[in-house]
Amino acid sequence: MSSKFFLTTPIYYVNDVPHIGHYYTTVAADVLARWHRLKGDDVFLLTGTDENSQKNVEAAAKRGYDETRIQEYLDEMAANWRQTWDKLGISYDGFIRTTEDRHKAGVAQFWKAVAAKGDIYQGEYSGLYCPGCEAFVRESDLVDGKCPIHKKEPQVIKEKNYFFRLSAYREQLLKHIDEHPEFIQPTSRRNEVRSYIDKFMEDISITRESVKWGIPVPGDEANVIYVWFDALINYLTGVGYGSNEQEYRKRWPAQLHLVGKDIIKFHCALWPAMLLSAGVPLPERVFAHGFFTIDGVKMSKSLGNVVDPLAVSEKYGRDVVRFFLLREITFGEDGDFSFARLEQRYNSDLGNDLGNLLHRVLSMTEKYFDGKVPEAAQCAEAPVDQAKTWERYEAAMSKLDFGDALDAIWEDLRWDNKHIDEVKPWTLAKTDRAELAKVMYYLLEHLRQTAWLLRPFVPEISEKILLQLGVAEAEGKKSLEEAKVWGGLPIGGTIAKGEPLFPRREDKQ
Ligand code: ME8
Repeated sequence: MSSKFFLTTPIYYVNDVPHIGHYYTTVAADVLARWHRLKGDDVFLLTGTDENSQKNVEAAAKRGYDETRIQEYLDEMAANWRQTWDKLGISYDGFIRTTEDRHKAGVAQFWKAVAAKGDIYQGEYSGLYCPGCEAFVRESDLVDGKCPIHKKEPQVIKEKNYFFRLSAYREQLLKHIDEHPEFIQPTSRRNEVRSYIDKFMEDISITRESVKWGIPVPGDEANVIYVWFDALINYLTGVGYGSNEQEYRKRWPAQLHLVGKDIIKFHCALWPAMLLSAGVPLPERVFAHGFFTIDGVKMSKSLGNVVDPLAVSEKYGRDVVRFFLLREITFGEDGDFSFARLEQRYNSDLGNDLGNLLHRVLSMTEKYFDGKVPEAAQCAEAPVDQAKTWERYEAAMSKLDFGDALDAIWEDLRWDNKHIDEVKPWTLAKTDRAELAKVMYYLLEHLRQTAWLLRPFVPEISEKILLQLGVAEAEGKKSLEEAKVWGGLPIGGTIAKGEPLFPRREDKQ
């Protein structure tokens, strides 16, 4: 049964170009979007740029754009982000920029709804503000007087601000979290957010008097709306809230917000409270993945170890990087991006387990069956339980356990390689042609099935496998349900063995 699947990435700050960390979230969202499209769901993947942040304004100034040219800087950067996702093949359906009129209109509408509920009041605020976090921080969170994330002393700010009655939603939020265990995932994050809401959550200031760049407060234009209050609303305005009622009604609520663990509180406390206040239904699920280091070191400009997703994809291949990111770092946990591991996985998982298998099987098909898919008695019977693999894969995908989905595929690939060594088709070629046909049919059909399993993760590799099996066009017309039926590879079809998919990297250099 097809259903709607609306998923989002965070909208990223444009104080710099995308790095591999931003790409990670975006790739994960892309894999899920492709998976749900394959299932026939009505998918909408929304991404975009968070442009009303002081960080962007500072970056513009640093690059020589004066106050009159901030929008120009933002336009250039937003185009850069969008082009990067295009070059990397990210299949987004919507791209929202928070300086667009449709966003500003939606934010104004949302503000008015919250104000009408009586949840906005004016007050004097004095506190510590970390520009890196774009958030007020508590004295008790500081380490040696500095923000533990950005390693900088926060600014002391005293302003007249508008406040959002966040604390009024404490009980409702706790109840929602308790009644909907799927709302915040993984569980460790849920516990962290729950305890924050229960013990620490206070009303927050949602305007900045001293800031000039941003969306003005409706009716009090001297104040601009706090960047997080504005940014979160992108998830609504990106699908038409405030500008296209019909589209909005069709898409909202989101099935999934994908975020990094750094911004979980904004998404699981502030955002749902804002929605409750405005009378808008809550998103179904927020999943926070972990953070990774580069070769064991935190990514930072000053260390010069920031990985450019375009450069690394050009060097290794887009799909290789996609595969590596989702295979190497357990989704939901922290991890490490290591170039040595990337080389290893390229040679072992991709080169040996998958590439060699395909090459071996196609070579033997050429040698023993003239390059034609052999007719096999009992070809409906697979030695590897394909239905079970699909079941495990689908369960893993619905839990966002990408590692397990890939493991399910790779366990079967390794089994195939072992099977070839054990049954020795080269001996069967002399002793038992019927058995040989059976073995070869199984291997070829299993590669067809594997191409389908791989499709969301590595769409180009998947297509190449189908091309080499000689069925790319025919498979392109199938639905997932049709494709999953064992025995879909037509007997007598001609294969089209090509170059090895993963030439050894040493050979390349
Ligand atoms: O926070 N490992 O934007 P941002 C894994 N504009 N993921 C990483 C990463 C790393 N080392 N570094 C970054 C913002 N990310 C706000 C969001 S949403 C309404 C507003 C990813 O440009 C991760 O998804 O700082 C993280 O949450 C996001 O980039 C932060 O991007």
